[in-house]
Amino acid sequence: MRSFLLLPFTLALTEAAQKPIGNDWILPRGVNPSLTDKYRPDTSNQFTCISAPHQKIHSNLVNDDFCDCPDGSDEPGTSACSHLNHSLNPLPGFYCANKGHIPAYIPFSRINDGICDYDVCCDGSDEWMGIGGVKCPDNCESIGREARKASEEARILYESGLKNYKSLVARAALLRKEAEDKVATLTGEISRTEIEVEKKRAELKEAEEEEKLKVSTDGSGEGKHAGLLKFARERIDEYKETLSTLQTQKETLEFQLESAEKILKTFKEEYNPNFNDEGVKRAVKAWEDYLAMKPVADENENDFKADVQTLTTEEINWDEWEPEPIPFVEDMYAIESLLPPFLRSWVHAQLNSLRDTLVENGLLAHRKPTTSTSTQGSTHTSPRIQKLTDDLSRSEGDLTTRKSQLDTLNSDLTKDYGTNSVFWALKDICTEAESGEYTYSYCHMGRASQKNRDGGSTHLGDWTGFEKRLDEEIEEEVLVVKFERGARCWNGPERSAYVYLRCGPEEKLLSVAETEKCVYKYVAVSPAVCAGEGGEEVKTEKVEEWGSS
Ligand code: MAN
Repeated sequence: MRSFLLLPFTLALTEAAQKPIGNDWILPRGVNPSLTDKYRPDTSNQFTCISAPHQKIHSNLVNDDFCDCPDGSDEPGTSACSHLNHSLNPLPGFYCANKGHIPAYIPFSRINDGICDYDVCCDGSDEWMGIGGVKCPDNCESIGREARKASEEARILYESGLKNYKSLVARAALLRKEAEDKVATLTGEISRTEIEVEKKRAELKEAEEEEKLKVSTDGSGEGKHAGLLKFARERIDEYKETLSTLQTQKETLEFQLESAEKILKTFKEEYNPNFNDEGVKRAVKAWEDYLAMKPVADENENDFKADVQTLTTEEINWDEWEPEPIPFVEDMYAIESLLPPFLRSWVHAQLNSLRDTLVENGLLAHRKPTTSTSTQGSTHTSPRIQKLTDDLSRSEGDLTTRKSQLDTLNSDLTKDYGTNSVFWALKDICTEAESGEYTYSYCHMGRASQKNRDGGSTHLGDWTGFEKRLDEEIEEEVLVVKFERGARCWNGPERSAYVYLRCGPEEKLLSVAETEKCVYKYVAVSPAVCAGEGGEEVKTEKVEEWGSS
């Protein structure tokens, strides 16, 4: 049990100013006037502990710097019950009236601690005992004025942010509508182009079929003309080869004969007729007979040689001898185009069957590819086929382009652009600021980067989406834009950057900190977050210049 004698003198004195004088009762220190009824003494001049109504104490014991009530409600103006679990005490703290500004509660532990807590109690009422001679004069007038000014500035910023937010939402809606319209247009165009491509493919196929039906012109066919042409060509090639061989043999023999004649001529000139050698005499006689019988040199020998040369080397232009297409085959196919569509395929089938019969009987060449390979190895495509092929590949190209545009749009339409798709309107908008030795930047829906003074850039991550996180600095949950899977840190993780967004009238990067190795915390303002989930309003961040604070 405590003794009243132990009450500090100063406390007793100061409290005396708060206690009833005669029948005039005044609200105990630190109590919110809204709780007046709870603190007014009853007829027996007693106070009832707020959360423990069975416990009553004499009203003189309220604010006597001793904790009587189990919930601490008897000490609204001292720190005597500050040790109690906060959840037990029905009072949120010491009530500072802060006249001229905004009333506030300060934790009981900060009452009479010798520090003027003007951030909460601008009236200095928390230091009513003047511990250590501390004096905390009431500054609410000037603090209130400043706060109202700041709040007015914040309101203006917020309103401007909200206005810009609304413009962004309107623009995002427009972009979405444009994308949806484009999807509808592209889908129609794609269907039409698909039909066009199919049609062009069919046209090309048909044209190729028709080209194949033409009489073979490369000599390898089996039509009678073509067969004869092939036969002639092969024979002439053989004769040329044989003639060439014979010419070579002739030249060899002529050389050998000339050599033998030279020997015999020398023999006749140099033998000794006085040696009555019968064998030698016979040989000389035979040589003379041979010379007498030998025909005189042929004057046309050189012409003959030239002829052989021409025959063996001359190139015959076989193309001149190629057969012309059989006109009636072409004409028959041309008839098709004059027929009504339902008859066309039947007639086409009949013509094909006729063509097969002609081929079997050697009257028409086998089908040959539209792109023919000449004897020199070069390829030839008919101009008509070339045009159809070009047309088709142009249409196929259009189709591919449109399909890829459609894929991009569909991916845009399914992306999470935040509430009301507001970030769509900011897509590719970039913001940067210097911090330390680097310039940091990020682009909405794009990439975050870190540039050094030499201009080298490090990839900090690509946009991966949003999440809510606590911004410890302002003790609020804010929207965070995530940039992940950046360049790998030496001996560490892939870099990532998280942009903590606060409401502001314009895009602005306020600060960047590398909170852990290769993880970067950006703090930025943007109108995109000036309305919370579902569009409710949020507080505005006062935009400060980089580095000031
Ligand atoms: C670079 C920068 C730094 C980072 C180191 C890690 O210097 O990206 O931010 O901490 O690499 O090695």
